[in-house]
Amino acid sequence: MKTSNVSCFDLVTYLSEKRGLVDRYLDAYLPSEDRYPQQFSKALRYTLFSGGKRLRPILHLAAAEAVGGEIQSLIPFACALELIHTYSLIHDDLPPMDDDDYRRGQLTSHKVFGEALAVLAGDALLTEAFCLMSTKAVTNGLEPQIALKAIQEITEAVGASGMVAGQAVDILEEGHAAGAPVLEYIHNHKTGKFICASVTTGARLARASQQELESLFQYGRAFGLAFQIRDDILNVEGDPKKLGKSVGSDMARKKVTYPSIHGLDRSKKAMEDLVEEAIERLSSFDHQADPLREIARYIIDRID
Ligand code: GRG
Repeated sequence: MKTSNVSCFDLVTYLSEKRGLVDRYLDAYLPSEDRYPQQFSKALRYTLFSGGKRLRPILHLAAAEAVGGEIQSLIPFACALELIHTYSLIHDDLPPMDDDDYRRGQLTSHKVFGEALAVLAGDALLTEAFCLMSTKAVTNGLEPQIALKAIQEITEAVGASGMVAGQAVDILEEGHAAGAPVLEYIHNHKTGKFICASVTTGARLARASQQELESLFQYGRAFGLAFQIRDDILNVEGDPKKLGKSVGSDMARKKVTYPSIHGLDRSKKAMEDLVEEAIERLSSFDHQADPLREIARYIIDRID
């Protein structure tokens, strides 16, 4: 993690505090492991509590803070983002998709619980996310019209015009020597839109102005792409122990990635330029946007 540009803001403490907030809420929200059917309840919790950076919820809360909002009433929304993210990881690891045995250093859900329960755990986490956003979030005192707009934005980012479509193209294009336009489509849809919506919905729920939303959209767009490029780079030269999963799988499956099209050096440069752009997009924000600035800088050196 780069610290050269950090003044008094402590990113490590910030991330740990926000992670704690999210984890406590998720723990209370989900059925306990001893609730019938116990094997399913265990599967629901297994991947969710197997680590993970909680990046999307933290970006959501940090964006709310950047526009001067309070975050307590946004915690259900933030947690819903993590539920959606976890469902996508469980399904992505399944044999008909990436067929991965390890994630975050632990056996994947289907290796522990079997494919059927892993599919169902993912299905349930996705469904619960929308329950959280539509009920708990609104009863938390959020403006219903704004909450509804945020739910639409998240749906668009993760559904048939977003993450799922990106995943579909990723699978359909395996081994096809796809070019830059396909790569751009996959990165934008599979990763970028969800990360971007995590930022903009946090700000929207905190009553951001149109101008603030536009700047944060641009921040999220640049951040999301930089994050995915870093992911592609880690799949080439990351440390499997730190990543908690194998590397080299993209090349083995002949997947189109930033390094496969642009090479490693140009990929690193593109990522650094995008991080710089993301930070630049926050130029009209005061110190309350420091967490967003530091989270963007953190991408460049992230190792997991
Ligand atoms: C199955 C519908 C469906 C979608 C799957 C998100 C996704 C699409 C697949 C996961 C595989 C992958 C490498 C996606 C790129 C996005 C990405 C970098 C995910 C990992 O996110 P992190 O780093 O994960 O935030 P942690 O472990 O920290 O939660």
